[in-house]
Amino acid sequence: MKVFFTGNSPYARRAVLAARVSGLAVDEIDVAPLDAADNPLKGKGPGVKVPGFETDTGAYFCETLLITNYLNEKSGGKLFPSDMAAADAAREVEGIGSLLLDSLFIRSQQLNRLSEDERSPSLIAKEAERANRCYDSLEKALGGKPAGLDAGAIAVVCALGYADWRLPDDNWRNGRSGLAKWFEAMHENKDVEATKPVF
Ligand SMILES: N[C@@H](CCC(=O)N[C@@H](CS)C(=O)NCC(=O)O)C(=O)O
Repeated sequence: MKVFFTGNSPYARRAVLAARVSGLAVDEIDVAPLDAADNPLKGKGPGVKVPGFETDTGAYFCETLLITNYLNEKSGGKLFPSDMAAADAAREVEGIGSLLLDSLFIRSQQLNRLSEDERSPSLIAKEAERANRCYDSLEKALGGKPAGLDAGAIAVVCALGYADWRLPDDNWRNGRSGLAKWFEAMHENKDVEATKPVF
């Protein structure tokens, strides 16, 4: 199996961490820059996005959640706790982490890629509110909790790492000391530390 990633992509980071936690033999292939004429992803599917994933049967697909679910299934459930209630709670957290990342990504594209006259202030405001609701929910869900590495924790650590890089003015730690401590403790894991965005 192969997972295709580029340096600071938070989506790809989720797939890479999921592959490592799964314990499966997955080659990690850096395909930056995506817009290179000879980028290997161009021959694999219409998306040319990271993460991408190739199975041992030669199938190729993208979409982070699809990839992490595939790795969970293939590994016999290594990405979720074995207790059903704990696994459901991890999925709840994974959902919030996913939507936080999507929301941050939209806002970052608006603020970091578009000129001022191309931006949508109402979209930016709506996504900022959504992100704040996510930060608050995560403070409740993860504050004071141990820093285990399941699919939910992976989604959150990648989203918050992306916020630090792209939207530092969110100051998501303010008033959320439990989440801040949890995030710091997560970085004691060598894979979390090794894959954090460089900026
Ligand atoms: N919905 C996709 C989003 C993946 C995504 O947007 N990846 C970005 C990098 S962070 C990308 O490949 N962008 C390239 C492009 O838009 O051309 C997922 O969950 O995997």
